[in-house]
Amino acid sequence: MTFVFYRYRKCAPKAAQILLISVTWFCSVGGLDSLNNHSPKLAYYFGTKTRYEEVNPFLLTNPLLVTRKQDLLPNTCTPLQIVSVVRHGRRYPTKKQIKKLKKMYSLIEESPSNSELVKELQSWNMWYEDWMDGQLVKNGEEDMKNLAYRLASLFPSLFTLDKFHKGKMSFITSSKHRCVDSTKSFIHGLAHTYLKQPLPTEDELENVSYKEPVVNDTLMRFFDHCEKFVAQVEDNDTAMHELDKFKEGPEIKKVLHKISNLLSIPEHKLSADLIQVAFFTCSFELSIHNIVNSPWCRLFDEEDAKVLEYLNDLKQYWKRGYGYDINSRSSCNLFQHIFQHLDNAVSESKRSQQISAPVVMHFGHAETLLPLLALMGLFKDEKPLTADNFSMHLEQRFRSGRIVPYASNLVFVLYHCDLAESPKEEYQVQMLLNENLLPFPHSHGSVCLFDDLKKQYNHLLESCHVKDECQLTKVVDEL
Ligand SMILES: *[C@@H]1O[C@H](CO)[C@@H](O)[C@H](O)[C@H]1NC(C)=O
Ligand SMILES: *[C@@H]1O[C@H](CO)[C@@H](O)[C@H](O)[C@H]1NC(C)=O
Ligand SMILES: *[C@@H]1O[C@H](CO)[C@@H](O)[C@H](O)[C@H]1NC(C)=O
Ligand SMILES: CC(=O)N[C@H]1CO[C@H](CO)[C@@H](O)[C@@H]1O
Repeated sequence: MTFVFYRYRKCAPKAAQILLISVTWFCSVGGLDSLNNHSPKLAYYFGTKTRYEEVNPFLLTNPLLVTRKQDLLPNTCTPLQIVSVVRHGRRYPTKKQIKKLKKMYSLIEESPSNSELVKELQSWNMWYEDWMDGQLVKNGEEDMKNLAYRLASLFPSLFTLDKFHKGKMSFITSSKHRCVDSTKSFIHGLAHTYLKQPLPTEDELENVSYKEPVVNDTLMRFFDHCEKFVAQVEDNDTAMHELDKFKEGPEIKKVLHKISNLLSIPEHKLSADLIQVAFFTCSFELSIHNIVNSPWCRLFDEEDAKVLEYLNDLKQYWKRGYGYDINSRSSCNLFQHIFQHLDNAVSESKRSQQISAPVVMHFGHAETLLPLLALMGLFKDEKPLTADNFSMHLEQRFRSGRIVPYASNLVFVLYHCDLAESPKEEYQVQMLLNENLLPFPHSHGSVCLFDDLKKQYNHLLESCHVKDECQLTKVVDEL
């Protein structure tokens, strides 16, 4: 599918300043019957496989509802720019997950049990196939279209038809098809659902400039390009020792024992990984097909789900979060890239120029967002997540299902504010995570002067150079 930006030569009428509407109700576009108004209990514990609706439940009844629980800045402030990092929408399991599921499924097929649950699982249709390999699903396209509609509704003065036509919105994506497809769906939702643009006519096509999303893995998949991260974390067999310890610990053992009994599969044939894939299958059945009562879900109760959520969070913590410094340091480039955009916009505004990039959208992964959030000091717990600290789990800040569900999004909003007294103007920034105001970690406030923010993160803007950070220290240097 190709998306297009028209190029108009005539000047657009001066855009009227549109005030932000704090709560706006939109008519639902139907299909309500297929949506569940209540989430199954387990759905809150799916970690990185959590649906976006679990963090914003009102979207279950109306996916186009724009609500602001907290107010954005007052009318004297005008949004100049938004710079966002968005995780792709709901997806199919990866090839690796499908392989594990097939193994788990074959164990169930061999089970001698006559229980209702086992019979139901045995007659369950194994419909996952290798080609699906992590691709965006239909519901994931909707995630993106709806998000585009809501973000645009929140900042109508930025997402204008004029800016769209003039190609002032930029879309940068990871090369993974689920991200490229997410970007396209986002543009689709923006163009057709929000801006009400019909598909271009033959005539118009003549003068159309085609603009595909720009793929940039250095920016969106920095983790693949950071040698030190790959060597010390990704490819390091001992780096996940807390996770490995938890897999052998009493909490997982208890779940394993229970599942072994339920399915009449000998315990030694099961493992934490196989139990986890069964739990993920429960999540996929819900996120892909809206199936609430899948037999896979009936294998687990809420206590089991908490344990399996912690298993997922431990991995994210040690591989993408605060566990190792290199996890977050490898995202410096993206962080600086975001600030470069904000800086440019401030300079342009000070020179009374038009903002050249009022909307900058990046599409990536949970693995893109988590390191960036950690770099900025967000969702940091006082103590590290460890194998023997499951009991602290529910009080911990670092819960990936709350932070980076499918379609999660971090948005920086830059405002220009007119003041009655000197200085006559100033620039302020707000952050939104999943469409909720995100307090700045240093002040706990929901708004920050741009200059103060730059000072606050000066160490990252000035002294974090990915080239140096990611270089593997030579053995000679260590001696
Ligand atoms: C396309 O652009 C050319 C000049 O660039 C102009 O003469 C022509 O009228 C345009 N056609 C349409 C359909 O807008
Ligand atoms: C990706 O983005 C970075 C940062 O803006 C830029 O330096 C680099 O040239 C881009 N790479 C590609 C392939 O566009
Ligand atoms: C692998 O991780 C362990 C634990 O963090 C660390 O001690 C070790 O140095 C790492 N190995 C490499 C090759 O970086
Ligand atoms: C390593 C670590 O943080 N351990 C903590 C686990 O939780 C107990 C209390 O529940 C603390 O005493 C430990 O320090």
